Amino acid sequence: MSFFRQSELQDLIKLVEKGERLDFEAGVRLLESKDLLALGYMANLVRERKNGNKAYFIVNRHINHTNVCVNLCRFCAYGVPGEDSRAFTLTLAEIEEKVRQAAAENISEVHIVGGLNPELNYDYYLQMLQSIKRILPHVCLQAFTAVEIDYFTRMTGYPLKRILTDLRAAGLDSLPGGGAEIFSTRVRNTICPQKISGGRWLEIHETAHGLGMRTNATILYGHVETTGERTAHMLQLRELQDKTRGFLAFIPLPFSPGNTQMEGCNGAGNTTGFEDLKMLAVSRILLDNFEHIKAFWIMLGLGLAQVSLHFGVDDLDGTVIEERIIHATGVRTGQAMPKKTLVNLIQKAGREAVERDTLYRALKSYPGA
Ligand code: V47
Ligand code: SF4
Repeated sequence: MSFFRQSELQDLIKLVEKGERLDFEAGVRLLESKDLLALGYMANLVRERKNGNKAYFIVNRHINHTNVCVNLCRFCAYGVPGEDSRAFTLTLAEIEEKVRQAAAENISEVHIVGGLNPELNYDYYLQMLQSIKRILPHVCLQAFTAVEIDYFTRMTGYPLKRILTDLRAAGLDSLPGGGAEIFSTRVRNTICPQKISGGRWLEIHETAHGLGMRTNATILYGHVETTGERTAHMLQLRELQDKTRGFLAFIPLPFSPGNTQMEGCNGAGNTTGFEDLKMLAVSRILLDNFEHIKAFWIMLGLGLAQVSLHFGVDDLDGTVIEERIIHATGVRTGQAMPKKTLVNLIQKAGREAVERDTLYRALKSYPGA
């Protein structure tokens, strides 16, 4: 603490040391501060209180089944209209083949996210889950963002609870955190006017939690949002988490503008490493009721993801194998990450690598030298 005697954040450091919750004004101050080491100190305190020296990763396989999407969000380079020459939709047989190939890697999770494709019917989704579970009965299926779940309700006319119950009976275990972006209506009207509201996103996760399903949450930052809107987004998540305790992890996603309608727009360039570390650290400090903060290495790059293990992060996500949504923006972080590379990165950062499943149950520990 004496090291931070001169810090403009000294009062907030004291609160975090005492384990007290920070409010909206404090959140904005943290996000606007340039005192990265003070933020790292606070975030690391919270991180080590919750997760000790452990740093998690998962052996998983991402599947993006279609890029056809009626929403065409302005920040997304992945979604295209059905008639676009880049449009693709995987058949159930193609999805099964990908799952069979991944079985050799001993995956514990299949993570599935896609566009809102009017050519697909509800049965396609139910059969997809059932056939993956037939091939790999023990994997966890983390699939379909709240945006897709809402689309299924509109596609079928069924109520939300019925959709979630059907999908769960077909094999769905958990919802990923995508589609949250920034909850503010002002921001959504600018970056994704066709997308469900922030309120609906929260309602879908609350309903899933009520049915006993655990889910993740994200924030998409570094475009047109203000620090107040980022803070309000995190505090809305914290409030829901107080109520349900259903969230597993929070994943800050830096906006990657390449090939999107927002490329070159004022104020929407690539985020910098400094800003990314700050965002991870501040989310760790503010979200005192989330057990895990995840750095998705695909977006941050391996170097920064590794450093973030000392700035609040306790999870690097996974082996992934194939990812299309972020890669559509031209990021060059690679696709598949061997397990031994993740273990090595974690150990070289002085942390204990723990291979986990979707629910953060430890499968194997790699304590290092
Ligand atoms: O919902 C789309 C985001 C999300 C861009 O739950 C973009 O464990 C940056 O949610 N720049 C999908 N981000 C990915 C996602 C995710 C990833 C890893 C783990 C988990 C988890 C969830 O990607 C979308 C959207 O928010 N996204 N376009 C872009 N240009
Ligand atoms: Fe469609 Fe999702 Fe991309 Fe929006 S972010 S265009 S909903 S795939």
